[in-house]
Amino acid sequence: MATIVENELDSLKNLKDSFVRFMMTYKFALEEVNTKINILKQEFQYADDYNPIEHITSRLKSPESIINKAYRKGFDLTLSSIKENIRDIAGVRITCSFISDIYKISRMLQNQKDIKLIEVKDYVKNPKPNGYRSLHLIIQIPVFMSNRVNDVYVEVQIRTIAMDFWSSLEHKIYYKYSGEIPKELKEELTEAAFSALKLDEKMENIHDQVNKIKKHSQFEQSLPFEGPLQITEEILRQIQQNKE
Ligand code: 0O2
Repeated sequence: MATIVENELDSLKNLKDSFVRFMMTYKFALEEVNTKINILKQEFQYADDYNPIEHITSRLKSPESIINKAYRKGFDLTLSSIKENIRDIAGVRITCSFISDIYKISRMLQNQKDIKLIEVKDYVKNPKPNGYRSLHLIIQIPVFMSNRVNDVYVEVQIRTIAMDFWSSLEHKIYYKYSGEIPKELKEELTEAAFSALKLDEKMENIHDQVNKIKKHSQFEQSLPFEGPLQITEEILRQIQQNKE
């Protein structure tokens, strides 16, 4: 009898160890991705004098939500099945100011040699029916352990501040009503999603105009000579036209 209990305890202890090791690889993957994004952030600031990354958060899915999701989706409750099928155990969320920044950051990440892009869900171009917008990337990165290399899935969500504001509120409301949001509230949320979209479009437009003005004034400042010898943009254009 004592040996049966001891065996059971041993196997529970082994299972716990495997699960802790399993979760650790996701923690390391998160640390790697966070470091990559922080490097990008600092480099953007240094090279472009403009940093599109406003904010980064990351989270590990709790063991309970992992099991619930695997159960809900009908996957085997084994570590290998969970590893292959639940691809958002490690999640990173990047917020930025403008829609164009979303794609800029996404390209930067995809250009990194050790990042393998597995899947893209573009809810910015194709919003969900409730108005949810965000770019989701499932990436895979190698995590170097003492005796092996693990390729780990990480979900990266990239969205604007307006999209983030909306989805945080929607998420809270969704949980408060356990997924059964009252009709009027649902309609208001859809309206708010539309307002967030309009705000994003307006901000993008202003951003474009400011960029054009900035480029123009940088160009003018780069023109040589002052006073009577000054080469104006108009003179350069005339020279260019004559050349063509
Ligand atoms: P948490 O707490 O953020 O981790 P699933 O929707 O999970 O069954 P899949 O394919 O993983 O299946 O979903 P998808 O579309 O990639 O979305 C996963 C995550 O995106 C969610 O994670 C949310 O973070 C976010 N998301 C997706 N749709 C919505 C939405 O309508 N509203 C809000 N606020 N967030 C959304 P989790 O695990 O649900 O939550």
